[in-house]
Amino acid sequence: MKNRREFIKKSSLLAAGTLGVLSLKTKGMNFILEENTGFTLPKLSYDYNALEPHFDKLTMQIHHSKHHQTYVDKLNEAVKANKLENEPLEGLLANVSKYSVAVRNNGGGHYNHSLFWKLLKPNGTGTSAGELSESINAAFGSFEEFKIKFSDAAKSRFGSGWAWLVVKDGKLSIGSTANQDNPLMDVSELKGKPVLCLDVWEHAYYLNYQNRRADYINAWWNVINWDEAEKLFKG
Ligand code: MN3
Repeated sequence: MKNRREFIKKSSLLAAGTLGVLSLKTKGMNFILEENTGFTLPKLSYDYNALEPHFDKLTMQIHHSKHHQTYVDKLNEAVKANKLENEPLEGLLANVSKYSVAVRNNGGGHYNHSLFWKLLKPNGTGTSAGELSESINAAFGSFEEFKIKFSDAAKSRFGSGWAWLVVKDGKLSIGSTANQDNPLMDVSELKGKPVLCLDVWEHAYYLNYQNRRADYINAWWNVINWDEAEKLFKG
């Protein structure tokens, strides 16, 4: 009798367990998928050679398929090691001071590069239009003044890092961060919602521009996706 009762208890537990998994799967297919696959390398909406002559094919290919992929792989390792698999990336960045250096470097690396690719476009118009354009003029005097100020931030970032245009409480500002830090991080001095970003690590330009970071920065103005920047500004 006791055995039978135990058998029933075990069976019902098993059934409950199975049901639990089934209902979780049907209720949250996307959640399960995200949890199991981890962070992934985003596909580009243009070919590696589409930004030539400004950004060359080989640099784009290595930058995206090797450098960015490595940040993704190492971020997945780091979140697994720290049992942070279910945390969204923005949440990890906002509280990054609590986590390991690997989460900071690779979480930033993944976020920054994902944004960078989205903000690039073949045959960019070179200037902004719309509401962002009006705000840029209001904040910096003119588009030319803005261009000079942003380029200076990118040129003067010592070593590896990023230049940013951010918006906070409706106010635009320009700044830069070291390594793979970004304005979403609690450790960052520059804070706000990114509108534009520029990678000034040597791996972003060395093959085509060698030590000439300024030439690479000048070239970048030709491949900015201003529609995407406008969306980020308004969103
Ligand atoms: Mn890079």
